[in-house]
Amino acid sequence: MKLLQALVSPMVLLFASSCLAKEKMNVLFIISDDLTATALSCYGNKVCQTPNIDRLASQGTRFTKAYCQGTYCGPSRASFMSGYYPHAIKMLGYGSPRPAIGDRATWAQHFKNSGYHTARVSKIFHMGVPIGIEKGTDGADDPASWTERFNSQGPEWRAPGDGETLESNADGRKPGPVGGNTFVVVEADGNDLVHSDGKTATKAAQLIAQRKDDKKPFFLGVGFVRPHVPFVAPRKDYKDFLPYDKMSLPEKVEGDWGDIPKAGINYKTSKNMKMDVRRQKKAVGGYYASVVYMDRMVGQVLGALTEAGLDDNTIVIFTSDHGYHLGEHDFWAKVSLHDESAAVPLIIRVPGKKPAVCNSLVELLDLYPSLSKMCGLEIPARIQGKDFSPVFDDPKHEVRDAAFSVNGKGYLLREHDWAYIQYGKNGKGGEELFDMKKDPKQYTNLVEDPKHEKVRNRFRKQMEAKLKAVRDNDLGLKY
Ligand SMILES: [Ca+2]
Repeated sequence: MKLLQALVSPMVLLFASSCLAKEKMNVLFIISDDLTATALSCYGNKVCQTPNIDRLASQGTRFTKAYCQGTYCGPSRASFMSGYYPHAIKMLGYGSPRPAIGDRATWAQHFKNSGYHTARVSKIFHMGVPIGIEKGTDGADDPASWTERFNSQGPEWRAPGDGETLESNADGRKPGPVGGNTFVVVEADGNDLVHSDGKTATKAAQLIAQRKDDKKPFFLGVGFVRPHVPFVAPRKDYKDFLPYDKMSLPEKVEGDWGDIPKAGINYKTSKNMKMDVRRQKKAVGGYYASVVYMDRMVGQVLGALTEAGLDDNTIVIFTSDHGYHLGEHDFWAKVSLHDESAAVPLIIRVPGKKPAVCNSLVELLDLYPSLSKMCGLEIPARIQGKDFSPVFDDPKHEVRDAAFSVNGKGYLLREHDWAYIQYGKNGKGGEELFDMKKDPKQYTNLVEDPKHEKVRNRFRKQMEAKLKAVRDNDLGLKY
């Protein structure tokens, strides 16, 4: 009897532990770069069609009020990967959160420490686009977060094809595309694999196939660099947007900048980029073509997951690091604290949960605790996000009263009905207040309106309290 017990117990244990390992959900985290939700057809765009992301949205939960914590790449990525607000870790630049967090685990590292195989393909932590992608280097990546990692080198603006520089090129003296963080469109020759995102999709699909029979669950981060500039995509992805003069631009309102504080005028505008209407329309068409290409690559990765039979035990997340202006207020690109750049697309498909639309305010910072909870991992008490996992059983569940975002010049508090922005210390650089129900496109700044004094004063107090809470959380972080 004793001999039998001695034999059976280890077998039972072995069986139990392998079952346990298999019970953990895999995580497939797909992040696009500089993608505004409004460019996706599942978020209402009628011109730019994104069938693959739409399909994921129809199977999962689509969040309509998700916000990034930093409105440009570096701070946003350092924030959701570390679990801290950008200025809590003093990361308003383009570095790694590692010096601030010391040996504390990042989101991916927490999964690695909990027995997951963690892999990164391309840009998850910050990487310079296009320069870092041209070189195929690691950027501000965090090696401790990953079991294995892969970069996807690409030609970017040097891709063969028909290219034009739209920005600061009014006299047309730049005959072709130029490098750097510049508005450039290239209708590229060749197939998907010419570019970084094509290589990323192929590598991600390979990794999924490799993980299929592994006992360990996986956390796979897949970073696409489009639609970040340069707008480069295979020629076929431009077909719905040609000729470019059929593209429509957001309404231009006379005197629109009159009530925006100087600090709120975005770093890229139609004026300082010297883009006339022809160039503006081409910028929108080029951006959309990049989105269409990225969507096809998302489809390849999701197809590989289905083919490997892993749909039933993999949570899939699709998002972007921040939003993007496509001519609203004559602003372009990111950084502003208006909804165009602070809001992000967020779609999460959880096996066994019903498709839904969730209107609760959520932050990208909430990914770390929420996914930890859903995968049965402990939520580190020190991190600053909130667990939003209850929304998958009850999409009406409200996670937060307000979302919070920063851009290095100012701070945003976004409630369901109001957006309040404060620039400089105690708002010395100006403030903005918008009634988001009546004025969703944020044309009328109400901060000086006596009728809204009460709301403004409430927000001033709330902002002071939020800033204090974010910094005084006894984080013990190294500054
Ligand atoms: Ca970005």
